[in-house]
Amino acid sequence: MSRQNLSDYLSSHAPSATLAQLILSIAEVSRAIRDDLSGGALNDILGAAGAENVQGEEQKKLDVIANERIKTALSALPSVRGIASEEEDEVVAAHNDGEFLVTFDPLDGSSNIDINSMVGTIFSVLGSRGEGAVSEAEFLQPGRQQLAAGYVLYGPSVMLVLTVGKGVVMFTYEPKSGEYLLTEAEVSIARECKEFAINMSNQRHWHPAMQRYIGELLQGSEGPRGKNYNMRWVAAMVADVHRILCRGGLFCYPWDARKPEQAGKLRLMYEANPMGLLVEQAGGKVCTPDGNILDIQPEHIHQRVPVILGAADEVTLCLDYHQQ
Ligand code: AFP
Repeated sequence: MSRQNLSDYLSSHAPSATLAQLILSIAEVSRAIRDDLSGGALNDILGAAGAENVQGEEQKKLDVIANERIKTALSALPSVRGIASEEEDEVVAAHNDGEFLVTFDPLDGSSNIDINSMVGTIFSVLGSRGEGAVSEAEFLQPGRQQLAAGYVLYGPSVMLVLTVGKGVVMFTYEPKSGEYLLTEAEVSIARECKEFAINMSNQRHWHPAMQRYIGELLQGSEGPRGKNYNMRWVAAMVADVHRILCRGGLFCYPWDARKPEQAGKLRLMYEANPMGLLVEQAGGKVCTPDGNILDIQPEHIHQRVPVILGAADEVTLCLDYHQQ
């Protein structure tokens, strides 16, 4: 069976040739990151890089390598005006007359690298409105204004999952040809679910409403929900959301009382927004307890948010607990 490759898909679905080129460039660089990952310890890419990023988190060697690879590839494109990365303190200028701003998490779930488990590259593309050198203010657009969003999942197979604003598609990397081939043309998340993903070890630190909601899920068929739920946690948002796009479910990373001043753990501009657009385009919902994530007006590029996303009915119910 012949399958459409990423380039052909983009020439008929991307709103512009420059956006198609940008996504192809991310696909190209993901091949190199895949090669870095597949050698593991043989490539000397495991362990810490010996520095912290702007959020005070330890950088893994491959966080740094992947960041450099993506930064170099995107900065070479004349259409890119600027980039913002989890691993860069400030926005990075590219071409003053470029039309796109790209935010990315070069290697989401990087604590999984050392245990040979799933990680991914998440990206989001915004339009540029500025003149002269790029500024952080230009990046501060609500997620709904994203022109494209997606991720590359480095798992048993490598997959590129994408929205260019209408529906969600999945491509699988074929090592023999070096191509990404279309393997799912219409990703859709069922409204109801029986599976949830949350770091349960933090339960006692959540808002009481979240504790009650998850507590009632855990009571299963004997509790108010009247059905049993399964739980999964990969500790890489990219992999947990991929599972939800494949077989449904709910994903939450709530606010935590240990750092009350911090809204959540996950980053709005290169985690929650791109994943949120994918989930919404697949028929799911994406919120904080206060409303739709894609409507948040960002205040800075490394902003954090609490995240509730996935099966539409389950997300709505979770919000109901917070509003009671
Ligand atoms: P790392 O990239 O530092 O491993 O963090 C991954 C992440 O931001 C997100 O991808 C996961 O959902 C979440 O953190 C996992 O957090 P826990 O450490 O609480 O499991």
